[in-house]
Amino acid sequence: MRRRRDIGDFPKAGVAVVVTLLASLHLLSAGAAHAQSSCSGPFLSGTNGPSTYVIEGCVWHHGGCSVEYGTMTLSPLDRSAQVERSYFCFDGIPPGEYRLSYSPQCNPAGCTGVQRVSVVDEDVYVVIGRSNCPGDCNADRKVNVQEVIRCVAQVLGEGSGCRLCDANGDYQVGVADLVVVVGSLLHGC
Ligand SMILES: [Ca+2]
Ligand SMILES: [Ca+2]
Repeated sequence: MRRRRDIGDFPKAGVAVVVTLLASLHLLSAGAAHAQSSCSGPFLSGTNGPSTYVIEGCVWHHGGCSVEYGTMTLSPLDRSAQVERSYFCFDGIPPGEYRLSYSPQCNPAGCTGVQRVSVVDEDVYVVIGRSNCPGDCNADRKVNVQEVIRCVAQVLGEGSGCRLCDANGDYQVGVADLVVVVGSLLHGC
């Protein structure tokens, strides 16, 4: 008559193999939990090196991240990535201080500024804002004194790069633009 086989019937060597397999699975899962991400095209996937990280994000466009296409540049590493349907991704980034610049800087949805990014010990997700507010050079929808000073410098021919100093959209920055920029400072965007 056949009798029911219970755990006591397994050879000790078999039990040891099972324990070893379970321990291996645990180690593998623990390793996966600590694996870092990397980019596949403009998107996040896979694994990255042990001491480098990912900067990924999207470019805001009319209330969401969905329709932007362009190029994102990462300084000072001088790397660029395609922005597809608003999303971009850089991998293999060591800890440090970086700047993101987007091209085209301006479109009907607004202008982008230079976005500062700090990588310490984990991946970083960034939303690149857009703004139509006169003088809002960093596109955070606020104008501060430093941004007004930057626009004044452009009037004096001593600076460039902030398209939103041009409040009236005539591709020049003059006193009339400064009046509007100061209005953004005093009254908000
Ligand atoms: Ca601002
Ligand atoms: Ca102007």
